[in-house]
Amino acid sequence: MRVLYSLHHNLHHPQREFEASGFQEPFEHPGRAEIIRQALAADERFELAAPDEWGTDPIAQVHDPGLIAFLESAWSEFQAVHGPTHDVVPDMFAMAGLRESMGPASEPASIDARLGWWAFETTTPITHGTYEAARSAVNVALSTWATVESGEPIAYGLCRPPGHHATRSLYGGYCFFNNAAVVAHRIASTTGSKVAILDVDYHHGNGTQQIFYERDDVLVVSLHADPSRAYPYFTGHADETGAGRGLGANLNLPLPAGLDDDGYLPMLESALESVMGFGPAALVVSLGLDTFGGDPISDLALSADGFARCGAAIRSVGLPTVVVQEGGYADEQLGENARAWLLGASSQPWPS
Ligand code: OKP
Ligand code: ZN
Repeated sequence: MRVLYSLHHNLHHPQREFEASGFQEPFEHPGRAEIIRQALAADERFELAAPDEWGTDPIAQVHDPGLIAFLESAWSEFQAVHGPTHDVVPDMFAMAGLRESMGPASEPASIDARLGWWAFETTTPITHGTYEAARSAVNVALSTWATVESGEPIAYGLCRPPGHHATRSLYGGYCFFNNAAVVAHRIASTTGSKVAILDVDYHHGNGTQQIFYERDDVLVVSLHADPSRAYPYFTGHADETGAGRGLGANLNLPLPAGLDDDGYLPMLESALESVMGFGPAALVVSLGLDTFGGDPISDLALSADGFARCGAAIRSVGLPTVVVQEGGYADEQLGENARAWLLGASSQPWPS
């Protein structure tokens, strides 16, 4: 299987995350992608390749151009006012209630205010090279589709930073640009065919859901921890089914804590039935490996063997498939979990 990978992800390297009222070592760190790269590079069944440069146009088709412009200069602008700092994080958010009954606001001028205009939470610092890293992750996703478009049944984009929490106009949840959404839109708009996104990250892909919520050409199906107990809390409930033309083209399958391989697989099969019922020409998988039993920030209980079975289930539907990496924080097992999932998805034996 071809694996798209860019060294530039290393340029996004936050020092700390402000979460649960305290500072902590980042769970989302450069080592994650390096661990996966090493595990795949050591197996001759994977072939690593660098992405092409796609520019910002494909991003501007799913994101507010203002978000792209902001991320490009935010770190430097912040340095000019407050620097030197390693990480840049908002300290106020443009919550709707601030201006309730006063009409809409517009983007403010100061860097401090703009941070709270474009961000939705505090665990996603901007560092010196964040923009370049986020751009490289989009390039990886788009080059993964180019591989599939040229005839490979499936290919894997080792995207970092991840993308599925980024909405049209907001970054957060370790995500800046929504890699899966950019590539799904690109497939739909260039082929004129329907596309399905299947998000199997532990966390609900709120950004992906938001971007396609009113569209009927891109189905979004997500299996994730019930937001009544898990981040991102405000989206991901089963009654969110799309709106307008998109009504019926969004499916959430919230999961209980502790679910293991045998409990999870039937839910995945059910998600895949919905995917096939939609009649898509291609599938984009948002692959989070944070459903693993040993994940430090999650509470599901999948195993490496379960991941191989999940990959095989996805391959069995036979759609041209673009896999993009999202979460997964159990560093010790991350490489093996990725390898297991991807070997399952390429009908190859695992563990050997
Ligand atoms: C990104 B991805 C909960 C804190 C959650 C952010 C998690 C982002 C996950 N108290 N922190 O979906 O793996
Ligand atoms: Zn996640």
